[in-house]
Amino acid sequence: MKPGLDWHQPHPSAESEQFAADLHAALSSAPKAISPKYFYDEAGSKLFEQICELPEYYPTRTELALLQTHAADMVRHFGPQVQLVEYGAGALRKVRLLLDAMPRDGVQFVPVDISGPHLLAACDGLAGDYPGLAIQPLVADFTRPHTLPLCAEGTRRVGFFPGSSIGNFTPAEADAFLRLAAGELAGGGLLIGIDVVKDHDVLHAAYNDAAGVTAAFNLNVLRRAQCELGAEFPSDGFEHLAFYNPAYQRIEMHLRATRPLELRLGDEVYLFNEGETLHTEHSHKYTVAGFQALAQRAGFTPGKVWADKNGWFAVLWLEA
Ligand code: AVJ
Repeated sequence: MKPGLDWHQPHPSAESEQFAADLHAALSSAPKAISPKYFYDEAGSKLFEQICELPEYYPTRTELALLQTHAADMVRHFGPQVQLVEYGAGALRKVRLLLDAMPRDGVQFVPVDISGPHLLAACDGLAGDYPGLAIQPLVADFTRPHTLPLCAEGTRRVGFFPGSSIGNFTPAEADAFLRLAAGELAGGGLLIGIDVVKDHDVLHAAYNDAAGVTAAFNLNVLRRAQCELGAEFPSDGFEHLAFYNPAYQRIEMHLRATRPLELRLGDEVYLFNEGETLHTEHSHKYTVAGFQALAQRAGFTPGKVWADKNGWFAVLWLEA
């Protein structure tokens, strides 16, 4: 029995079962690697919100400023009648800046998210602030085939994928997603935020903040395994590791074993050598031209680009 954790009631939801299955697979593979989606339980989502406020973490505030400054110019590309599809809707904070620049009766908003309760709560909040706005949430994994609500005659479908979330995909996964999006957005377009390749020290600092919030966010996936799945390992057995890997143009996050150790999950025991890691995330960076080429291969025609004066973050319009 782990002291302090014995009062945790196990809650074997479908999501926990998936987490357990994926964690077993992650720990059995070589090298060990798990999807970053498991960062985002309630505690992890709160930590991510704190990351967005960190002085070192420039992407969120840079993209928000671009949306604030250029929303009117961005929505000009959408057309008068729009079905606006947000992929991975989250808190629905950024889309408000677009909605504020659009005629309320010209838009049907379709936020797509895998987490139903979270999505519906966010939609309630949005509906309160935007009375009269047509909102049609879709609970789905947008990387898999899904069916969007029908688009009326004369209405263009426009995708919105902010936050550089696409950076979590490998280039092959990004290609697959962009092809799917180009298909369902045909005749409309995609407005997407990407984090741009830059000075390595700036990138490094953004994922190694002085306050240690990113470390806590990374370690949260194992804390979650402890609380939710009863995983056992030494509490000081893992440390945060984040670095820029120029060969792949990406930040990699890992949890590194501080010494040889055992991690017990269910009936299995997994061994870590000292320094061995569980790879938890990659965050790909692109040049604007590189991303446009990727999008073009997937079926889009690159259009206008909005970037901050440092060129650290870019929002791209892609015609579908
Ligand atoms: C949500 C994937 C865009 O890659 O910068 C922040 C997640 N990870 N700090 C990113 C994240 C560590 C973030 N994305």
